[in-house]
Amino acid sequence: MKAELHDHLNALRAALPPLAETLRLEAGEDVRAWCKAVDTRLLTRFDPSFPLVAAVCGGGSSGKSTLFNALAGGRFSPVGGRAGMNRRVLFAIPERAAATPAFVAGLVDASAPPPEPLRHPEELLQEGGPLFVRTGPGGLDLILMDTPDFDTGARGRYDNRRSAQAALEAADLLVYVFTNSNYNNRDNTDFVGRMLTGIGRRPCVLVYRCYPSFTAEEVRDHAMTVARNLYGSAAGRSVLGVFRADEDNRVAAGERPVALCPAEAGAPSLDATLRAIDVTRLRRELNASMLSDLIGQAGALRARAAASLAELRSYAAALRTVQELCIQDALQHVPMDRVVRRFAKIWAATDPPAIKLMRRTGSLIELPLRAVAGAVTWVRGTVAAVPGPESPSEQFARRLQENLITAVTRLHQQILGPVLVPYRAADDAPVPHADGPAAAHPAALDARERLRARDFPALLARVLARRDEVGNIGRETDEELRALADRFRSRMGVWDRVGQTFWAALNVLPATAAVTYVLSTGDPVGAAAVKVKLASLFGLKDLYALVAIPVTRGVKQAERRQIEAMLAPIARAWLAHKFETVRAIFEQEITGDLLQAADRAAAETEHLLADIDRSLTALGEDR
Ligand SMILES: Nc1nc2c(ncn2[C@@H]2O[C@H](COP(=O)(O)OP(=O)(O)OP(=O)(O)O)[C@@H](O)[C@H]2O)c(=O)[nH]1
Ligand SMILES: [Mg+2]
Repeated sequence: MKAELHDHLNALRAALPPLAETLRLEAGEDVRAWCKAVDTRLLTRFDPSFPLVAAVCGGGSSGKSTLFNALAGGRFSPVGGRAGMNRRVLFAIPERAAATPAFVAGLVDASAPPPEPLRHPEELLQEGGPLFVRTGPGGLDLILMDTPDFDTGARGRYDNRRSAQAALEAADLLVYVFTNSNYNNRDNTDFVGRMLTGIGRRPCVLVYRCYPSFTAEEVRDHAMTVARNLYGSAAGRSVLGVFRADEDNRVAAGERPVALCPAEAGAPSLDATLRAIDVTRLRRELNASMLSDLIGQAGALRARAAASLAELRSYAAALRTVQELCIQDALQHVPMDRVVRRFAKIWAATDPPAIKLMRRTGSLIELPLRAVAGAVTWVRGTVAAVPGPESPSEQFARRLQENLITAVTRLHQQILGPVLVPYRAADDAPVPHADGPAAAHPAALDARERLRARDFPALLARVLARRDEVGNIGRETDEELRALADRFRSRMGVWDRVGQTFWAALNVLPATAAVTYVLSTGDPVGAAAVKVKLASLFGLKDLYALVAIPVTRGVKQAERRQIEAMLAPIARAWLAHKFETVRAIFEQEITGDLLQAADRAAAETEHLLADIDRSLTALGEDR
């Protein structure tokens, strides 16, 4: 095999198992068989002097060991009436091959220890790694394998199937021994068929242990059934020979070896059939068909992984979207009084000296301000009429707490549910969203289970304990408000009438303080209130921050629009900043582990897919 081919196969060999594992593709068995084929076949058995490997296989007590002993020329393997006797593999290796340690080691997985010499036949009755015996000159120049059965067992478990399968996957050719009671057993032929055609296509020899009374026609008929079940319609070229081993009590008594004769009169003997095999050609064909199957299977696995990666990405995107919507739910109420009061302070502190002086003397009050002052009086009346001891900041604290509980509960439920459905609690029904619904991805399973295992009340309490970070005006908000004040000022002249109206509004808003803003995606039509439209905040087209302040009286339509236009950036600055605060809290307390797991798996997958693509492209060109 060309060195590059070898390297590319090895690269695939290194990438496929972690790919299946990272994405939890549930392809473990396929990947294992794939790796095994590469390890024991394509990477080691390219030496043309490596003898043919033929495995004797079949159901329990079908006579495998009896045949193996006869072919190998000795009583190596234990035989007996108890089905499932052989628990491990026995190789019979011709002397010349046994002298080459690489050949012996090449019979098993690259990662497994090489077969050890058999000391006593009883060793084969215990589970364990493969053993071998050396066969003298004059015998068949092939490596023969006695294998455990693949059909004994109980309660849905096969006792020996794993070790049988491992052995058969390493063979070039199978000698399938069947009896009258199992020749038409679908489960058995399905299994052997998989071994023969699962990766590459291998030939086989059929041995029918049958009653001497069976006619040649019956034997042929039953053997045809087996062949069809193994290979489908094109069985002819893969079945190298059909032989009958007539039941004989002298064989059972150990008085003579089992005798095989061709099912068709005049056909060559088993010995001649095996000797006639052109090992180099058979192996070349087998390797070519295996390589093509392996590349095909790697490609199919790659496609599955790519589809799964796309799902993983959608899941991660939906998770982020659901989180963002929950953050919006948490921020439904904004302590606009506090924010605007803070802004007013900053504004006043940055007043030019002349304005400051005049503000102190009260000579700055002009018409718009008087009008607003009128509104203040009006509002004071309403506010006073509202019963209850709750101050605006108490009211806000309560609402924030309620909102946080809703948001955290929903986020938690969504993550642990089978499907993420992006929507805001604030909207009545889920709105169709680009990111979702998205099914939970298996790659995130462990992280989800870790979250599930956590105590929810404790988790909620940890988030609520941080609610001041959300409600308070932090340093970053302060800085943003300062920058805003500068920007406003540069836009309006010192004596700008609008500027003064704005100033007046700033002072009025806190006082009127129904004053939590409520975020809403619907335009509150006709509301007699300051209504701030925050287009495209949080990716929402129209988001309104609304506060019920009756500034309508005395304030001209144009001035009101100015106030609204100037308040928008204040609300926006606060919200944008708090959005990040809540996101940080949610990620630290709830979603971080999961998001990281999903992102890590996606990055790892991308990396592996790139490796796989390189190798597959190169292998495709090489062939
Ligand atoms: N009468 C008769 N008995 C046979 C023949 N071949 C095998 N037996 C007997 O059938 C029984 C099972 O034979 P084994 O060779 O141990 O069968 P096996 O397939 O290796 O069985 P496990 O290793 O248990 O799966 C033994 O008692 C053999 O002596 C035969 O041609 N005629
Ligand atoms: Mg046996």
